[in-house]
Amino acid sequence: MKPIYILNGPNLNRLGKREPEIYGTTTLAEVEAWCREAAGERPVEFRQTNSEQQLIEWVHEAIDEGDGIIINPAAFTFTSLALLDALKMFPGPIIEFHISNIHRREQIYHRSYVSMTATTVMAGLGAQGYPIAVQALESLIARGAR
Ligand code: CA2
Repeated sequence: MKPIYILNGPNLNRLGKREPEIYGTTTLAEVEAWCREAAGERPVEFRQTNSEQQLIEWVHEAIDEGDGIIINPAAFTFTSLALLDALKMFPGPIIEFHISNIHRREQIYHRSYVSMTATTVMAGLGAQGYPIAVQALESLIARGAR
């Protein structure tokens, strides 16, 4: 069984430490623990970076090593054609995940490049949505979704 990759973009290392009214008080370490529990036997590569290059390199790694991707690209969602191009190469299911409902926010958060290749988009469930995304990804993998 190959791992799932749960990739988090810029500033999400600060989760639980600022803007709790939007993002809640849960830390990324707590999210990781929930995801590992939800994944059961499935190996999990849970990562966060503030670097666009690093995020793209992890997508390349997932192309070679992974069965599925959950990605919260944070601000790169709305800016990075390079990330979109990398994700397009992934043969399995991709869940684009946002803690907040990006469509209820300012206009600049409405146009996601990543949605152009994501299998599924999840937004607005809070940090508690991450383990739900893990369960959903397992089901997408089982049915061979892309
Ligand atoms: O809701 C999400 O998960 C976002 O991807 C978070 C991004 C934002 O640019 C997207 O529109 C929606 C920003 C994350 C900023 O990082 C923070 C981390 C902890 C607390 C506050 C902000």
